[in-house]
Amino acid sequence: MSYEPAPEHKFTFGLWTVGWQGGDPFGDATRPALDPVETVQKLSELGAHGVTFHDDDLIPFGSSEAEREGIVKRFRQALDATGMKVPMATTNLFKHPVFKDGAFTANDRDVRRYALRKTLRNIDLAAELGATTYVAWGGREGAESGGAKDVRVALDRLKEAFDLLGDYVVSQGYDLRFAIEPKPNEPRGDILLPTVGHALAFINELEHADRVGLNPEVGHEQMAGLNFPHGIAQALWHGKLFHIDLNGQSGIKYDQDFRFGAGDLRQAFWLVDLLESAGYEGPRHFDFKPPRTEDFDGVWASAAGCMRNYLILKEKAAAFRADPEVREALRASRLDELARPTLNEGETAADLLADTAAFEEFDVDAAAGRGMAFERLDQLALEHLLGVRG
Ligand SMILES: [Mn+2]
Repeated sequence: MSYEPAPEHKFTFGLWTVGWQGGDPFGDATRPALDPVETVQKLSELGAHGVTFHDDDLIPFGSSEAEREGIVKRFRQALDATGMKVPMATTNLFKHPVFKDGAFTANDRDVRRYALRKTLRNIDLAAELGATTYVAWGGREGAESGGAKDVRVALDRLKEAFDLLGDYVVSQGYDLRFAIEPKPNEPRGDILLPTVGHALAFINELEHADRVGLNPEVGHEQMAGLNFPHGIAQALWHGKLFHIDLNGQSGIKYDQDFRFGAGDLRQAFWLVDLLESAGYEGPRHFDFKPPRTEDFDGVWASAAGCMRNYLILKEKAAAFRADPEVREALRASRLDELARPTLNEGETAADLLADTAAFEEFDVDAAAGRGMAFERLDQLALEHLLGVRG
C-alpha cells in the first residue's frame, strides 16, 4: 500500500490550519503568513481535494471592495488551475474584539446584527465558490460567569440567527446546508452548544431543521472526555453528520489540534472504521494546527501526515472487518444478536407479558454467567492497529 492521497479521497483543509502562524496566549507567531494561493497549490500537490475558509482567512478584515474582488479573483484562478474545490466555508465571528461577548448571542444587539450581516456576506461568496456546507462554530457564544449570560434567552437569539440564515439560503436558492460545530470551552469559559448531544437537541427547535446538521470535531468532544466515535455514530443515526473536523487530542485539556492520528489513536481507528463502514460520503476535513515548533517543511509534513494516517487507518479497519477470526469474535460477542429487533414482528406488550420464557422461566443466573468475549475482540482490533495481523 502506498497510502497516496488523491482527490477522490475527499481530503480538505482549512486555510487557517496550515496557515496558522503559531501565535498562542503565551508566545508570538513563529511562522510568516501563508498566501492562500500558495496553500491551494501546495495542498493540491499533496493530493488534497479542496480547501475551506473563514471569510477573514481569504479576505483580511477591513479590506475594501476593490481589494476583496482582486483577492477572490486570484483565489478562483488558483482553484481553476489546480482543480481544487471549496466544499465548505465559515465565518470568523471570534477574532475581532467586537465579538468579545459573542456574535449571534452577544448581549449587544448591534453586534448581533453586524454578525448576521458578516455571515450573510460570506454565505454569498461560499455559494459563488460552490460550497454546499456552511459551518457555524460559536467560539465566543458563551460566558465566564453565571449572571453574564441568560442562557435560555441567548438560545432564543441563536435560534433567531439560524432561522434567518435558513430563510436567506432558501430565498436565494442556494444549495447550502448549515453544520454546527460544538465545543465545550476555549476561548470562552463555557460555550453554548458544548457537545454533539446539545447541538442535536437544539437543531430540533429550528425552522429549517432539515437544513441544519453537525460538524463535530474530534478534539472538541474529547476535551469534554466524550467518546468521539459514539458521538459520530449518533449524529449519523439522526442523519445529521453534514461535515466532520478531523484532528488529534490527548484527553481533557486545552484544544491541542494535533494532526489526525496523533492523540487518541484508538478512537481514530474506530472513527475511520465507522465513517468507512457507514458510507459517509462528505469531505474528510482536517482542522488541525501544525505545532508552532515547525517551519514550513514541518507544516506540509504535518498536513501530509493527516491524510496518510487516515488512509493507513482505513486499510487497518478494512483488514479488521475482513479477518475471519474477527468475524468469528464478533459472533461470539453477539453483535448479530444486537441487530435483531427485541420484539418479534407484530409482537405487542400483551404478547410479551404472556411470554413466560421472557420472564417467569428466564434463567437470569445462566444469562448473567455468560461471558461477552469482548476482550478477545478488542485484542484483535488492537493487533490490527499495531500491525501484527494481516
Ligand atoms: Mn480544535
